[in-house]
Amino acid sequence: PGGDGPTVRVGSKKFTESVILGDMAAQLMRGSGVRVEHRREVGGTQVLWQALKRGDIDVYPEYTGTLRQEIFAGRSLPDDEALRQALAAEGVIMGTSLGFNDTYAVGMKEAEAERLGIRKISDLRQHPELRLGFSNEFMARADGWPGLRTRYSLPQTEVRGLDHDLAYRGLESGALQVTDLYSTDAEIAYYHLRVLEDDLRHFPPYDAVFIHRADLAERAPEALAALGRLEGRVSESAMVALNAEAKLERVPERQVAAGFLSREMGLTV
Ligand code: PBE
Repeated sequence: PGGDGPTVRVGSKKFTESVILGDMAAQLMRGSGVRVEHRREVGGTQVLWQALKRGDIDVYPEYTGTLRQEIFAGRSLPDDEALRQALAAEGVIMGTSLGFNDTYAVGMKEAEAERLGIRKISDLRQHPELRLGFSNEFMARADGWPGLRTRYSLPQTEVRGLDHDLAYRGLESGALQVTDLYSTDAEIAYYHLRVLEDDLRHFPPYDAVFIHRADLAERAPEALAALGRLEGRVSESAMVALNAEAKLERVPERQVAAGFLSREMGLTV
């Protein structure tokens, strides 16, 4: 790519799946001939959203439920069209939808859940003594602990915030008994966790989508077209497998993304 063309800046949040998706986007767009930078693991949802609005980045992977519950918390956005309009008012477009849902969920070690007879989130009401630990962003979000506690009238008082990756070790060591999961985490199967049924339907769908600045359509239309090739191409099981490669087999995200693009789309990067 020449020195005078546009540079597209991709951002990703500070967790594995977001980085893999950011790498996929960066590699695909690079294939269209534009220069691409990937600002990896920039921070949490609010940090990425602000960076996008400021123009520090042009595009990043987000989730529909996160847009509704966190970015536009408190606003009534009954359907997809209403969400698109709210985004457009901020100069942001909801573009390529990847094809999987990565919902927050609540989980415990399978054996312990069995021993205590806990199958659904409302069963937690009978166990006020349980030690809860949630990822830092979950502790602060309306769809996270504050909303979950209210929705289910949960009585636990021993609740702490921690890094999401540490939560799995916390469950292993027994320091924690209940944590939030991301449904595409490879650790759910690896650590034999039980995903509790969300029997009061607290969590909305969190469909993975790339959101980009509206001006990207004029600046780098070919890059956007390249990104569009991912539309509907990543299933939930495929995403779990990619997360497993990165987290359990410790393959660098770049390589995980490149492997996917070559296997699924015949693309060499
Ligand atoms: N999620 C679940 C969160 C993290 C895990 C994908 C909806 C988010 O990034 O908004």
